[in-house]
Amino acid sequence: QLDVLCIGESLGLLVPESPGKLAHVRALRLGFGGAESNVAIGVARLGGAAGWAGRVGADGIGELILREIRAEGVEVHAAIDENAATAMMLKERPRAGASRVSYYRSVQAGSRLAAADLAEGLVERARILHVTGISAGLGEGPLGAVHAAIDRAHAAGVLVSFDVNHRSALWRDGRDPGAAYRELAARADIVFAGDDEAALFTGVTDPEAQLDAIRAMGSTCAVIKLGDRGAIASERDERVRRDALRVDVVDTVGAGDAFVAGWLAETARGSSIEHRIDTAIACGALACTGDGDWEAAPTRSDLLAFHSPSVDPVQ
Ligand code: KDG
Repeated sequence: QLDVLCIGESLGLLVPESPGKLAHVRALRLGFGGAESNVAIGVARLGGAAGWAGRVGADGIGELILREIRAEGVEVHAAIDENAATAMMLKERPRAGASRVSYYRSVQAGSRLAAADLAEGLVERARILHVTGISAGLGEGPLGAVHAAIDRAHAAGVLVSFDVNHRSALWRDGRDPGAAYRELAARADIVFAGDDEAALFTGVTDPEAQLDAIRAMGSTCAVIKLGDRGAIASERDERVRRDALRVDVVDTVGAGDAFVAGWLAETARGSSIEHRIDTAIACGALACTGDGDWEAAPTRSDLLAFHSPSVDPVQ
């Protein structure tokens, strides 16, 4: 049994060692990212049984990604594509504190994800299936694979979680992200969105109204992530709101994924909405305290140490 199965593209990540114009950068650090694998890693760190399924090329970047995700204790189900390379992203740091990402992923392996890549019995073995709008942005193929996984989840009574994760760079061909997000939200039990993302597919800007609009599409639980303003959530007749926790921010990338991991890990344990939002908020905050897309996602001991700094979690 898996608590959470995440499906989506993971990709190699190149980051300059120091700020400066990319044209003059001499050294790049190689890592990897991917919103869905970030969530799987986050769940595993919290002690949940997590799985990730996706497609990589038959190359060194693919090997690196699979090795690292496995090393985090996540069950990996990867299709290896002999005819396409693993996708990449390149981070630019023109000056300290500023960053920009370029993707090399339009014709790469992850964009060729197909329903047939998801082994029989895999989705059915999960408590929660987690997908994101990035797969919709990648094209009709990956979006179709995600919908096929949702069909299987519905048939098997598996909860469906959807995080919008809008990436504007993936929607430059005239397709309508709002329509794709509305369709996915209508098929999910739990929907996560930033307030800017929720505006895109609900048409309203007030976070409280966004919760109502998303719930009206069909989900039982809606969560609006408000970044450094915290989060609000609604489930059945309950509504909760939390402020963000104050931390020394190093890098905010991956904070939303850590938040989702916290929420889903608690959902799998049957925790109350209060407990789910508290864990999610703490995970999001801790993910900002270190560099990297997933590296700073907390373990249970990290959470304990964060809440009671005088207690050494190792003893
Ligand atoms: O959510 C963090 C992601 O931005 C990152 O890990 C890479 O999946 C990614 C994307 O599309 O930006």
